[in-house]
Amino acid sequence: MTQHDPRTVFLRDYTPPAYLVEEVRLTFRLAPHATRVLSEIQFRPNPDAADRDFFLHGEQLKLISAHVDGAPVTPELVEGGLRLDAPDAAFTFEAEVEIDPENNTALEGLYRSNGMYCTQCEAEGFRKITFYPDRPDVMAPFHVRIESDLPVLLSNGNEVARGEGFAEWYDPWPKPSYLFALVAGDLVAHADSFTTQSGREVALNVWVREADIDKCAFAMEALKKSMKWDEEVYGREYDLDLFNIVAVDDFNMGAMENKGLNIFNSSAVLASPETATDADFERIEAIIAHEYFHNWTGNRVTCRDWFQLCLKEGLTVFRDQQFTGDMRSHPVKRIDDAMLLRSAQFREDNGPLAHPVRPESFVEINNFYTVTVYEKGAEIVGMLKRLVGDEGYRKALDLYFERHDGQAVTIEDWLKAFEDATGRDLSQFARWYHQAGTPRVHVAEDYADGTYTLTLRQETPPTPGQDDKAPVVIPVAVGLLNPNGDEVVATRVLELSEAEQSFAFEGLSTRPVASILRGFSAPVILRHEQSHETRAFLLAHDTDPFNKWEAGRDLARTGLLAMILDGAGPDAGYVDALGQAVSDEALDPAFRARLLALPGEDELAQAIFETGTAPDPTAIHAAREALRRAIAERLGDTLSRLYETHQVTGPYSPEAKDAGRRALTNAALSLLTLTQGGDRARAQYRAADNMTQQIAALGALLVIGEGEAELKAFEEQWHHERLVMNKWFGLQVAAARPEETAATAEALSRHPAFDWKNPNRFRAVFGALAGNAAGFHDPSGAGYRLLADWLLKLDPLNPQTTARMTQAFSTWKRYDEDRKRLIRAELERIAGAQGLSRDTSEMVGRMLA
Ligand code: 0A1
Ligand code: ZN
Repeated sequence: MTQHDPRTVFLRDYTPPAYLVEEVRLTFRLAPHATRVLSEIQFRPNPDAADRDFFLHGEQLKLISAHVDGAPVTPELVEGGLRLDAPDAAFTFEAEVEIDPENNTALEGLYRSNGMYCTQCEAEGFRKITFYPDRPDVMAPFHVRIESDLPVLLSNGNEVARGEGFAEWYDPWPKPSYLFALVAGDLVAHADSFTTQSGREVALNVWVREADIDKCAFAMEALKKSMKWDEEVYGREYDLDLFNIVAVDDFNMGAMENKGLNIFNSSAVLASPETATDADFERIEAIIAHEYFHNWTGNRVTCRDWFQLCLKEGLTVFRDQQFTGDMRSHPVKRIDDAMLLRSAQFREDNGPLAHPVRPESFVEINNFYTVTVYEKGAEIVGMLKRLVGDEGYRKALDLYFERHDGQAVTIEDWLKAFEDATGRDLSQFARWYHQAGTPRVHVAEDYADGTYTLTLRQETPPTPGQDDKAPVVIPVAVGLLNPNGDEVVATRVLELSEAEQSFAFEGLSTRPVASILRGFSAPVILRHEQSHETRAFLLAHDTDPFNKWEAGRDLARTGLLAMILDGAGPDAGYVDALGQAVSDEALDPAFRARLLALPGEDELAQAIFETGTAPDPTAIHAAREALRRAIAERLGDTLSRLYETHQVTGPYSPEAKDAGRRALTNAALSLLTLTQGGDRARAQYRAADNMTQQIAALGALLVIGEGEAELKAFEEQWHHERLVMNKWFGLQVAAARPEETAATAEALSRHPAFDWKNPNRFRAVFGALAGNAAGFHDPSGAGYRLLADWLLKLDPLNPQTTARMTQAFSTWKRYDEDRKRLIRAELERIAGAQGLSRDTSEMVGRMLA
């Protein structure tokens, strides 16, 4: 066991709050450096509490005055807040504090972004606004008065009064402080309305700076679709007369679900055909939906404490995935989700940052907004649905909302709703929440006398602090095909709950070909020895689209590993099978685009590491590029034909059908450019009337070391559009050759438009550096050094974004001795920095442990 940081918080230490809040009144007198916040909080003793210790969180607050029931008091100011001898009865606490939004560079609490005031309170930012029991199990209605000369003054709920220099808001729905929000700025609204299923009219606004008013229509449509979808699919209606969305340029995350006032990173809301790609449109639609869906899963039913974060996030991600599937394509969405899970969550689960979906301890909760909590959390919800069926799922959700509306609850409450609604015992299933690590499922097959027997064995490798793992309940969807490609056994969900289990399928006249883990029915790694021929057969014939794609992916991975580890040449058999599949006009172009994407370099590095060899990122990159060239050469005619015949004509539309065609033609373009030069890409660049086509062409050129002129033209065209310029910055680093990647990032960091305090811009360059595996891991160590330098520079200003980006180093133990030594030195340099934030120190501490 490693030594715990003294600041560690444990789930097992949870105690109910000593006092509850009946009502809150806040007044904000906004001023850039000296905003005054007046609070009037009605407390009452919590009958369920074990003590009467009155403690209010508060950080970076200047206390001006405090009163209890109107009488002045002098609270004891302690680390992280204040204490007071409070009455053992209901009372009113008042305080006046002063805060400095202008110097709030951490973007937590009340801060300024381009002259606009905004807040970010999740998880523990409200304590930087005023003294309060800043924990999600304290819920209250909020009255808010904002005093400022700025034209637009917003808070949660409904506006109840407005006059010269002030506005007043009231949110009747009791909420935890993390859902509080305030915005004040010179903004304009793209307005619309929605009529709910019970006939209530809701005013909708997307608030932006005037220059961005032409980029709001798509988000508004996405919002209306989300509202309708939640009514139709979950029976959940919106509950206020107003729903506001605000776009802000400086934001640490994607967006935030504050009650009735969602605040969005501008990159997650603003889109026009000229400035946003198809992928941006899809992401915006999903994030709008995600934040909206939180109104029920997160806000109406919230978390008892931050260990329960997956209660709202896993479920809400699952809901937004369902929504995207319904709006676009379920198979393609499943493939995209599986790719993300494998590239980011499996990576987390396999390294020093592995943690359970519901962690047991943390130092800084902001470090637990992870792919494990979000995406693996969503997978668990998906597995529950698979196990109890669609009807059982709906019944369980109805019961969950009915029972817990207005409450702050736990994963146990969530599972209990499933148990009570469906009669199923979920005690073993609950391990998914407690146990970190990705289960491996090993497959053995036998066929005799007309009976096919599938033997599945599960094991989960140890993770930090959890050496011994128990078997989990794994829904394994299986279908059987006969040698002609006909399905002889339709998809059936096997429940693997023991360490090893066999399943028999009788009455088969020939040995079947098994298609296992269809639809990626569980977040596990399947270990299934299959011949090249079987995989090619499944790529051609599997009736399950996910496994059809998976078969191609397995072939590609096996072929790449042979190239990297054994010096083999590109696998012509794979390339031919791929050529057949992508030529199949019965298949969705978006799906075919996914077939053309090879496993990523980081995924390959992990696969090599698991064979017991230290991966060489340079060699991985070279092999992957060689295979891409081989595909382009061998399938040149096929790819040019796809490129020509799937071009989208007519005006741009971001909807799935056209986006899928562009995904396919651009996948073809990037391959063809490798072997046929840049003419086709240059022509596309010139003709492009939308960002998808423009940036794809530019990317294809940069990869072959061309595109200088286009890069310049792009900058001239877009220098005034921050979001587009983020692409310009990022693409150059992503497309750089390994040995030039660090130098490219370094040069860009000296560009006059490199505003490093803006998280989007910082991530554009340094996120791309970390994402360019061969460049980041270049043996010179220049990538490591550069990233560490900049993280050290950012940490004092913005700990949250810094800590998140240290994850670039998390796989360090995979590599050879030289690289390990170089990375360790950078991690130690960061760990040893004077005044390092709690956020970053926790992350590097875990990586070095
Ligand atoms: N709840 C938001 C994510 C979020 C979390 C933390 C933030 O700041 C520290 C901001 C946003 C979501 O899931 O969308
Ligand atoms: Zn969320």
